[in-house]
Amino acid sequence: MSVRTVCLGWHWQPYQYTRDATDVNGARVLPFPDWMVRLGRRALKETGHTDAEAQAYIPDTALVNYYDDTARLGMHQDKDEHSLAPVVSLSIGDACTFRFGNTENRNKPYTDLRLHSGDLFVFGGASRLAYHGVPRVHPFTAPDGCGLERGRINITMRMTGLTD
Ligand SMILES: O=C(O)CCC(=O)C(=O)O
Repeated sequence: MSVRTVCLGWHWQPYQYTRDATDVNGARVLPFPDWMVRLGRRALKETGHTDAEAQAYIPDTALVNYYDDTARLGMHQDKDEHSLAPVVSLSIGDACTFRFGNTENRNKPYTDLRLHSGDLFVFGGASRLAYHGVPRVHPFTAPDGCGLERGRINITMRMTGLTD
């Protein structure tokens, strides 16, 4: 993994979520913003989920990943959450090749698709625990006005299923 990550709501480190960034500086994680909850719900509605499913969706953490030109993210499952509610992913800046695989292992079958700035990707249901990763960023593909001249930011919002 060669991306740089900050978190909202809960701080993620491999295998656990905590309220404080215990492996960095011990600081309390910033709150999860309401606008992101609204965006997550809207994303579910627009990807075929019912109104009830969208209303029940209360994401409480987001991992904000920054990728420079050479950054990669290996194939992994998002499985440190106690909830299997969908993960909503939002991309900004340079496009990337996003590899979306199967739920058994990191290998084929998988599908490579290009995620562009502004793309929103939801994985839930049977795909919630699919292995996925980013083998490549495509430098200089960020559209003018997207807010990022260079590199890629990806925000994945999730429901941890945790309480304080
Ligand atoms: O950058 C992406 O599109 C995927 C991010 C991801 O897989 C993760 O944060 O777990």
